[in-house]
Amino acid sequence: MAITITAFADSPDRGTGQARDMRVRWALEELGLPYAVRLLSFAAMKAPAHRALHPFGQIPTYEEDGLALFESGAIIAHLAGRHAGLLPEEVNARARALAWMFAALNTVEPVIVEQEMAIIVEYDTAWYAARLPMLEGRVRARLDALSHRLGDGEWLDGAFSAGDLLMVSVLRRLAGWDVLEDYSNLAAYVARGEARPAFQRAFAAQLAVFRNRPALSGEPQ
Ligand code: GTB
Repeated sequence: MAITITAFADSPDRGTGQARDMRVRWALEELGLPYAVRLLSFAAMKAPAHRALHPFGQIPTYEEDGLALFESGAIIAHLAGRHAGLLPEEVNARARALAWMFAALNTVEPVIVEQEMAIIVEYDTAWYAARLPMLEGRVRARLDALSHRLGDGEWLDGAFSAGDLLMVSVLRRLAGWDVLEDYSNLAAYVARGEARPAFQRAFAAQLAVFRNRPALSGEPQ
């Protein structure tokens, strides 16, 4: 089975593994599946050839023999359903792991992204100062609840699963925000995820893309 995913040729995250190909790479590494990466410029992402794979002109996409997918969550659900290692065998435990996958993508990531977007695009608006504490409060409300549920557990529900892979990926978006340090069990949870050999291999692979890209003019080396 030949697998190809897509990623940014020049990720704005500068190799910190914040773009969503990172979570797909991590899942592939956890499952021991070899994969190729097709790197795309922003123009190529919006071109018809890529839109045939991804209707919104984004990364990541996933191709294997006879199947093309978009949406990182759907790609990981497909991989975890097809290969042993990222979802429990027992039916109820599998359903709970899926619930954590959805929780990461539907309940935790949106509030983080909303705050990120406000910081990037609304910082010079009249309403920014009033809106930011509200957005921060919404992030903290999710972290409070997640921290409470995780307690002193290693992972969210038994063994490491695709739910943890996605939740750690989502919480990593908070790196540098000084918020995770208020939740020592969540900070340790993210560190446990990042310490996994599969994470390390995936991180190194996406960092190599950034390191190997042509330098931009005037960029410090
Ligand atoms: N729901 C989709 C999924 O999970 O696959 C979302 C896909 C998505 O947002 N893709 C982004 C993209 O292609 C890259 S990951 N953007 C280009 C576009 O829409 O034109 C989002 C992302 C980008 C950059 C950083 N960063 O620099 O830190 C972090 C996250």
